[in-house]
Amino acid sequence: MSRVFRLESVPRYGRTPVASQADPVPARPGPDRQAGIIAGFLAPHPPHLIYAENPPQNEPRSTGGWEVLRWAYETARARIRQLAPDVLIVHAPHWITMVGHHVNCVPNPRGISVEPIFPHLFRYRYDFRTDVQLAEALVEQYEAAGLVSRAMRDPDVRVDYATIGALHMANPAWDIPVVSISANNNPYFYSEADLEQMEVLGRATAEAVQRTGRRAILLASNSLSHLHFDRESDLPEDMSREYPFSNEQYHADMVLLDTIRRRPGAALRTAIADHIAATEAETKAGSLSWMLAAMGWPDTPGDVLGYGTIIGTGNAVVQWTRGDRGERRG
Ligand code: 2X7
Ligand code: FE2
Repeated sequence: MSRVFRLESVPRYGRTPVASQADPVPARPGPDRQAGIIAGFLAPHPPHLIYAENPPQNEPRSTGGWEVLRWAYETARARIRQLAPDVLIVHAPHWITMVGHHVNCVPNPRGISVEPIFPHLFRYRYDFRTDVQLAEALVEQYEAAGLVSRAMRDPDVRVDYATIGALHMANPAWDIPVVSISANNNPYFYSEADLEQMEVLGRATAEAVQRTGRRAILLASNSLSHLHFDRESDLPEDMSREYPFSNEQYHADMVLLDTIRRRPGAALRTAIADHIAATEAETKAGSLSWMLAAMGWPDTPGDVLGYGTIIGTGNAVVQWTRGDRGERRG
């Protein structure tokens, strides 16, 4: 076993860059072109998923692993292509802003994203296209809703691995424009998660999407129970070493997923808070609450596409879809 909190000496970044992921994409015909939020996915980002997949953008090589979660993402990818959104909007807990909700307004973010605890698994070259018009509309709408918000315009700010992780796993072709939103991390400083701001952030997100006439899919880049082992196997993808951190954490994840599968979205307002109280949940950073609030706490249950542990943390890929009549409720 080797300790996780240690940086191995790693090869220099010498790879030939992959083809630009930011080339313009023609609008694709879709089944229903009505503007609004058409679906939302709980889209966990642990770097192990990309590492296991061996895409050309990521330097480390693996022999696979975490297949069930990756198959869940294959289903999500197919459904996203079928829905043909104009934009993917991601809220990610590792783009931490201490003051306010920031929105990435850089037209073509490019660089290398490195996972600070697992740099031996994730050193990913990204190069994607932002929907700047929508990004700026979000900042305006957040301010109008009374939130502190900023347009982030510095092209040298590195995009965090939770943003890249969810976006790559949802759409590895990177041919759909993106908007990424930071996690205003104040909740982590309180024992009780205060997710009320995410309600406001979600509603304002939905309004900006409507106002700009976009058909958007939202990605909530969150793991569930979030305690992880501080040691890993010499082969990180040794699945005989992969199991829940504790029975309590696993059980709390199952209680939440059972509610997601069987109850309308409104039941999740308290279920998410209960889950946060029972586990060290990453949803405390607000991504899942933001997404469900933006979708008006959909009155249909979520479709759990898969669950698996990653170095002991609980992770699920879940889809919520807009109601048949296409309106936002709540
Ligand atoms: O960020 C993460 C995570 N959410 C879960 C597991 C392992 C690493 O990174
Ligand atoms: Fe995380």
